[in-house]
Amino acid sequence: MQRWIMHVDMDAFFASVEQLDNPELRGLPVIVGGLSGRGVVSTCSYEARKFGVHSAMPMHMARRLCPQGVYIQGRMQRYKELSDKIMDIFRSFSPLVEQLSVDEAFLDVTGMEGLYPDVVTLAKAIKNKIYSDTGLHASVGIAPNKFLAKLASDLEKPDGLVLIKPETAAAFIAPMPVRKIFGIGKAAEEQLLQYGINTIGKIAAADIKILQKVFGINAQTVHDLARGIDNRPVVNETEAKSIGKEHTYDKDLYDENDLRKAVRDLCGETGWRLRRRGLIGYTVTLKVKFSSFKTITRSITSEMPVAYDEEIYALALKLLRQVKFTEGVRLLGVSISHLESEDAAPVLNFNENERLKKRNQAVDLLKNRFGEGIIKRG
Ligand code: TTP
Ligand code: MG
Repeated sequence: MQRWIMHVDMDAFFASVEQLDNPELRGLPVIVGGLSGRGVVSTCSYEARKFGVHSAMPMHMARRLCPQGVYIQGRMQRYKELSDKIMDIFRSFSPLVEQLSVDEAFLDVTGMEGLYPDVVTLAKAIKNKIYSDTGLHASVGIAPNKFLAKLASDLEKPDGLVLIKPETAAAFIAPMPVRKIFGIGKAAEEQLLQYGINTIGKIAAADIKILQKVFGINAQTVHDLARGIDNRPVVNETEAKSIGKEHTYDKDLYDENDLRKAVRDLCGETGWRLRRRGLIGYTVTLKVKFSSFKTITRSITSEMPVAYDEEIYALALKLLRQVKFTEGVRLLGVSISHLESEDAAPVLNFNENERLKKRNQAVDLLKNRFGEGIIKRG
C-alpha cells in the first residue's frame, strides 16, 4: 500500500491569531515578538514579510524595515489554546499524529484515501475543517514520507497545498538548494560547495565517500534524503510529559564530588532514554531528597533543545550549584520535560554537533545492546 504522510503547518501562526482576534489588524503588517530592547521577532504576518521582516530578527531592525507595522508582545496562552484545538482536529482525521511544534504536525494518512476520493481531497477537508473551526489558514504538504511532506508544505505558503508523488519525487527535489534538507546549515553548505555540490540532485549523485567527509556518520541519511528516501515513522508523540531517572543511595551522599558524579550518571541515563524515543527537551529538573526527607526541585529551561548527556549535565550542574547542602542526600533525580520530537529541532548542525553525537551514539549502542548499567562516565 502506498504510504502517505501529511505535514500541516499554520500560516504566520501567532500573527494570524492576532488578526483573527482583532479584525482591525487584518491586511496590516503585524509583528509579534519581544518588544523590549533586545527582543526578537517571533513571527510576522505575510503583509510584514514583504518588508523583509522575519522570525528571529532583532525587533529594532524590524521597526526600521517596517515602521508602519503593528507591534504586539504576544499571548502565548491564546496561541496554545488554538494549537490544542488544531491538534485535536488532526487527531479526528488520523490516529497517527506527531506534533512537531505549536503549529505543525505530521499525520500518517496511509490507507485513508479509501474514505476520500484521493489524498488531495483529504488534505482539502483538513484545511477546511481548520478554517471553519478556528478561522485560521494552514499549508499542507502530502508526500510518501516525512522529509518530502515537510518540504512540500512550505512551497506554496500561505494557504498552500502541494502533493509530491513517489514516482516524481527525486526529480522534483533535484534542482533545489542543499539547505532544503533539514540539518544542512551554512557550514555544511560551504563544504559541499567545495566539491561542486550545490543542489539536492548533486548530493543524490555524489560519491558516498565525499558525503562522509562532510556529514560523517550522517552521510547515508543525507544521501537517502537527497534521493527522496526517508523511512522514519510518524510516532504518536510524547505521551510522556517528562523523562528521567532517580536513584535512592544506599548511603547518604555528603561529598560534593560524589554528588556531581551521581548527577552525571543520572543525566546519562536520562539522555539515553530521551534519545531512544527520538525526543528532545527544553527543561531540566533536578530533584534532591535530603536525609530528613525534605525534598526540593530546581528547574532550568534552555533556549535550544537538548538531547545529549553533556548538554543535560551542563544544565543539571547549574541547578546543583543553586542547592544549599546542609545535610546528607538520600535521593537524586534528573528529568527533562517540554519534550518534542527530535524532528522538530531546527537544525542538527551536523558539523558542530558531530563530536557529541558520535560519542552519544556509541554509548547508546552499547546501552541498547547490554542494558543501561553497562556504561558510566569516568
Ligand atoms: P513557524 O511555523 O515557523 O512560522 P509561522 O507559522 O509564523 O509562519 P509560516 O507561515 O512560515 O509557517 O512557527 C510557528 C510559530 O512559532 C510562529 O507563529 C511563532 C513561533 N516562533 C517563534 O516564536 N520564534 C521563531 O523563531 C519561530 C520560527 C517561530
Ligand atoms: Mg507555521
